[in-house]
Amino acid sequence: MEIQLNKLKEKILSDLEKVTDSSAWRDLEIKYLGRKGELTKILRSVADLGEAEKKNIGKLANNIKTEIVAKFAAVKNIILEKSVNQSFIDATLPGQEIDRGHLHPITQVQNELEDLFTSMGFMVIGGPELESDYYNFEALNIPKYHPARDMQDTFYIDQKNKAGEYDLVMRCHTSPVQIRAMQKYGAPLRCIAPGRAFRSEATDACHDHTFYQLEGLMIDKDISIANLIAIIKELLNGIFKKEIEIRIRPGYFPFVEPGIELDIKCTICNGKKCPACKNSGWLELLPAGLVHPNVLKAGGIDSKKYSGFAFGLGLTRLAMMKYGINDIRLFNSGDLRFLEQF
Ligand code: FA5
Repeated sequence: MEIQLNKLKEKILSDLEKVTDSSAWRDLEIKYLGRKGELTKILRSVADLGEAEKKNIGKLANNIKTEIVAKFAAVKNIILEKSVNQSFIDATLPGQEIDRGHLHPITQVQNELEDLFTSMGFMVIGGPELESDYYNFEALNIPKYHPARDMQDTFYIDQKNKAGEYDLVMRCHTSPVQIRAMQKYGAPLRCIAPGRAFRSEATDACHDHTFYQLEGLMIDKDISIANLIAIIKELLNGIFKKEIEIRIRPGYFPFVEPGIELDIKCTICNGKKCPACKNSGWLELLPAGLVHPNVLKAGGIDSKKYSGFAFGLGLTRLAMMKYGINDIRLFNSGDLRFLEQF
């Protein structure tokens, strides 16, 4: 048994020399010192020896066990020290960057415009996206069955009122806010109403089914087209920070008289014609005009005392031109590769 004990001791010590991590160390501990471990078994069998042998072998066995246990402890310390050194944290290293979100490019342009207009004394207001037929059309001088309703492909809500008519629509423009503002605040009045509009469009590079407009309305005594053009120039200079070529042509909208269309030279192709400007070199950006007397009346304002201008800026298209984006559908795509560029 003496030989057996010494052989086992040599084997354990040589195995321990090779141990480099705590899981291998733990395996060895179980193998030799565990309840059914090899050394434990031999130590247990000492009890079966004769008295004389028990004394000598017992002493030797205990010495070997003490030596082995100490060696196990020493090896464990070395392993622990090594792992502490490996997991050292260098507090002087730069931290890990945390991804932060940012405002959508349309919101950024909207915020810029809100700042610009509030600096000129305009209020910023909102209105419902689900509108009544009255505010979306009738109060804007577009009676039922009037052909001007065909100018936009409107989403009607599949729900009839008590008279059996479909009278709810997803607003096809921000113009209904004109009436709501006049009814609420009266004259004189200066306000803008940014927000979404919806149309059942066949989408292309410059048309989407959901897009942003920014309605502008100014009502006071002796307001003329000259006031309108001055404000629009201010707006374009503020957004583009450079002179932008514009053209003004007559435009028909039942809620203004006279009506104009203001186009800007396409900033994507610089007027050379591309899909973003429907190959015309110009982009229809801002229809406007002097508020029709019937509209003032619907808003509760005396058209003999007051006049006003209104415009309906295509906010999404303005963002396209500002950032040089050649397809409007990218804005609502949710594609982070696009959005992260702003
Ligand atoms: C209107 O919506 C009128 N309510 C504007 C108005 C207001 C006129 C006040 C007079 C007085 P229009 O349908 O042209 O007009 O749209 C206005 C602008 O919205 C367009 O010039 C264009 O820039 C933008 N727009 C229109 N349809 C779309 C679309 N499908 N996708 C993206 N932008 C659009």
